[in-house]
Amino acid sequence: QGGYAVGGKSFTAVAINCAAKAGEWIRTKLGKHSSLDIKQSPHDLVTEVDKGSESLIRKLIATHFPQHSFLGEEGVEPGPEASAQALADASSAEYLWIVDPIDGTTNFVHGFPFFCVSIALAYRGEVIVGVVYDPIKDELFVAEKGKGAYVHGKRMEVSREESLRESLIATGLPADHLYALPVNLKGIAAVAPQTRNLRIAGSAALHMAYVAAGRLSGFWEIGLNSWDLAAGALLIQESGGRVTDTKGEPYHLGVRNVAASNGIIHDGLVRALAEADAAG
Ligand code: 2AM
Ligand code: CA
Ligand code: CA
Ligand code: CA
Repeated sequence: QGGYAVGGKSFTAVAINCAAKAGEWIRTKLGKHSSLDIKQSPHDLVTEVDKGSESLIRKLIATHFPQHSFLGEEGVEPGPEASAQALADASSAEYLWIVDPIDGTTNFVHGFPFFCVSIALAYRGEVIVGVVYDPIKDELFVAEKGKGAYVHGKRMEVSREESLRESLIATGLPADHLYALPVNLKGIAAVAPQTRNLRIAGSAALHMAYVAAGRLSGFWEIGLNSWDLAAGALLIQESGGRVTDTKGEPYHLGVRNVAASNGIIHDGLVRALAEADAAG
């Protein structure tokens, strides 16, 4: 247990400040971004706002905690190999900030109002602070390890649905259309008919925050990265929910295929994915 502050500075306060500052700036740029670059495919976008948000967060963290390490999406070459390598390189750090400067860039680019800033702090590989901020709804989700999770100061609890049949579940459509998309389409075909309904809104981190807040009963997605999941996983765990990989193995920072839920429906969701050969 590393504690939540050094030298009187609260890790959580800095994380919140970073997410709020970046989110406010992103909000002013909605519909006004000037650059749009394609990373590896037309499904994989980045704007100057992604890069500006990451650099704002990185600088703010460095002024408070110059000795801490930093892993942000826009500092890593695209593709799963480079992401896994960057996480492995960073994992020896005592304190590691894991940042997605805009989760839901495609939505941001199109003006579809569902995206967020995701900031997590790991101490020796274990996430101890997670913050997700939705600048459109001005919703701030905050979790501290062992201390619960809150949305705008109100304690969060996962939902209580007891079966997939009563559950609203979310997933994602992976950008990797060669491998991950066909796998997940099998999962969707298997899971959707078993649920009340399915949502695919385009931000893994915000979907995870919604599971924590009890607005979704579960979420799964294939082919994600540490920065998509680190903050959201702690939000869910601290709200009484469960986070594993899509095969039901425990969540850790290297997990790419995630299953998250209120806990009660978890085994049913994982089983449905396994039966459809859709766990990735
Ligand atoms: P992003 O907006 O930060 O890129 C949507 O299904 C989810 O997938 C989002 O969380 C999105 O994060 C992520 N995503 C988008 N493109 C991706 C890619 N090429 N590889 C992995 N994840 C991606
Ligand atoms: Ca991206
Ligand atoms: Ca992301
Ligand atoms: Ca991103």
